[in-house]
Formats: sequence, C-alpha cells, structure tokens
Amino acid sequence: MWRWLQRKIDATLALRQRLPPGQRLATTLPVLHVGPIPPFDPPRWRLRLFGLVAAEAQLTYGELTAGGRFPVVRVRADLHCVSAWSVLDNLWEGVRCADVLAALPLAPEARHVLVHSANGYSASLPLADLQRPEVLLAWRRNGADLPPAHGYPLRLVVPHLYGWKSVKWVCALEFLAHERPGYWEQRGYHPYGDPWREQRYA
Ligand SMILES: Nc1nc2c(c(=O)[nH]1)N[C@H]1C(S)=C(S)[C@@H](COP(=O)(O)O)O[C@H]1N2
Ligand SMILES: [Mo]
Repeated sequence: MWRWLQRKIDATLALRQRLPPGQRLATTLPVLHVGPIPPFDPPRWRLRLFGLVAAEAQLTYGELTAGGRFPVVRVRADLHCVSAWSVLDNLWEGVRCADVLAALPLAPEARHVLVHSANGYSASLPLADLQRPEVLLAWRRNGADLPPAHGYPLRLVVPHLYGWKSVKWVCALEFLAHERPGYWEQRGYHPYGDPWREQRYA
C-alpha cells in the first residue's frame, strides 16, 4: 500500500518536473490556430527555401518525405502552448530540419528564419534553433498522419520553444540576416519564446 502510494507520488512529481512554469497538463491535443486550414494539392505542393541562399530551392512532397534525400526520424516531445496548456509525449515523425538546411547553399549572413504557413501565418526563429536535432518538419504524430487541423501535409515541430513557433502547413523557409517578426511576434509575443523562462510576451 505505502509502496504503491510512493510510486504514485513519484510519478506525479516526475510529470510536474516536465511542466514549465505556469503550464497545466492537457491530455488530448487541442486544435489551435488563426485563419483557415489551407488546401493540399500534392502534385503542386512545394517547400520553398528562399532569401539568403546562394540558389533558391524548392522541394516536392516526395523529395521531402519519401526518405530518399532525408532520413525519416521519430522524436518524442512535449508541446507547450503559451495559452498555458502542455501536451506531453507526442511522437512526431518527419525529417530533421537540420538535414534539409544542410543540403542548402546558405549564405554566411543567414542568421534568422521566417517560417511561412500556406495560410499566411508565420513565426520567427534563429537559424541555430532550427538546426537542433529534435526540430522536425513532420507529417505524422503518434503513428498516424496528422489530421489537416494539426498541420498536414507538413508542420514544424520545435519542442524547446512555445507552440506558436511550431508552424502548421509550412510552405516556405525564408533566410534572413536580421530577425523579422512573424504573426505573433508582431502582436506582442516574445521574440524567442522559451517556456522554461516563461518568455510569453515581449
Ligand atoms: N499556421 C499556423 N500554425 C500554427 C498556429 C497558427 O495559428 N497557424 N498556431 C500555433 C500555436 S499557438 C500552437 S500552440 C500550435 C498548436 O498546434 P495544434 O493545433 O496541432 O495543437 O500550433 C501553432 N502553429
Ligand atoms: Mo499556442
């Protein structure tokens, strides 16, 4: 009885340690976005890589996801929304953003990225953050294709920053020398958004 209780308490404490300050646990992943869900036309879809690259590049959906050019990997990660819910242990599947970036002739001045969504949303990140190994361009979660509402055909997954950086329906990465604020950064959210330092608003 006491050992059982102790195990329960330990498990609860372990979970709590994974919650950044001010966050509470959600058990199912909420659907949260501004604007409409954009349509997906597979033959016409491209991921556009532009800005400070020696040559602008475009990847088809097959080039990105079929595993021939970029290994398909899985990352288990928590999602922390700035509106205070966290969903733990999402198993994301996709390609490493770092692998896609490594295939590009990036200009040496490129330091920041504006990640564009097909519905006009965007988020700003330092290039170095997109190069972290746990940052994915993902199309599956927990063993199934993402529903369109969660970002299919392609979403960014940035586990170490608040959820507004995990752009759904990614269509382009724009490489910049200087930070350019995206949708929420223009509206008062913190430029960086580290949930462990509670960087919610600027
Ligand atoms: N295109 C787009 N991506 C977006 C958003 C958005 O409004 N538009 N909202 C972000 C926010 S604030 C969060 S918390 C997550 C939520 O992802 P989910 O809807 O899959 O739970 O998506 C992020 N990606
Ligand atoms: Mo969010």
